[in-house]
Amino acid sequence: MGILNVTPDSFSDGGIFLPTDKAIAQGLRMMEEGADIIDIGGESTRPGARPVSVQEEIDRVLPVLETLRAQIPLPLSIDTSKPEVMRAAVAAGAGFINDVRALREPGALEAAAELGVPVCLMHMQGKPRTMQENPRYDNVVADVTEFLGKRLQVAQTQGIPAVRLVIDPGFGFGKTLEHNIELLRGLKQLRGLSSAVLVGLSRKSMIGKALGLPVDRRLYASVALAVMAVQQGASIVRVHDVGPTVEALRMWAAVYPESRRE
Ligand code: 9MG
Repeated sequence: MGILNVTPDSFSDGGIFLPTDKAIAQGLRMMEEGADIIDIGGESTRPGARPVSVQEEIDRVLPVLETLRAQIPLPLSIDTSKPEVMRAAVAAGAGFINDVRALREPGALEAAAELGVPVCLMHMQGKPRTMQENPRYDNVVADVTEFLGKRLQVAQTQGIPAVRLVIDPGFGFGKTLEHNIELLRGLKQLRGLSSAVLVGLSRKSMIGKALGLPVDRRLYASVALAVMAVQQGASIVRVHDVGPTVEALRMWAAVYPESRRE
């Protein structure tokens, strides 16, 4: 899953793809580099990012979605928690909803159920503005697994079939470096919930904390983490650097062909 942030303030590429023509070019590039899905987002979730209105978010993502829909055959994902944005994006051709709030915003569950597209439910402790202020867990793997299990149940009760649900432990969303490492080591436990697992580790601050690297020097560690996550059972990796990640994962699949997933 290639990341296409149409925002002025995302943590690693804020502003770069805000002009629609730049976003389209990046979408095409990610397809050429081997992305299977492109995830388009119009509101940053980094701590301290400015919240945007429904209209502003729609105005950012819709032109990109519509143009890419006409130009590329890949599924397009909308990265949003707002039901109005979900509806507008799916009407414009999005075929996947990526919700970092796991359909907890008012109206989001109902919208996702009506829209009939696959949905990613992500774990986050707290809210983006403050989530990194002293996050705490009894047992991070067990707590995240329990949360995702409950959200899967709620979504299914609302009428979203299990086959349309994907889960994500939410690396960096209300987690310390130690929590993120424990989660990656314990990722296989999430497979017990019987849903496909998506992970986002690309360029995240856990790399900065572990290796002391600024955001523009986190490529190699991001690729390494993507491979580790797939080895641990992830089916979808959300990344900025599609080409290098695809190459590394193709090599992994050549070594472990029996583990290859659809
Ligand atoms: C939007 N976004 C930022 N980080 C993410 C992550 O780790 N997972 C998902 N699903 N979305 C994310």
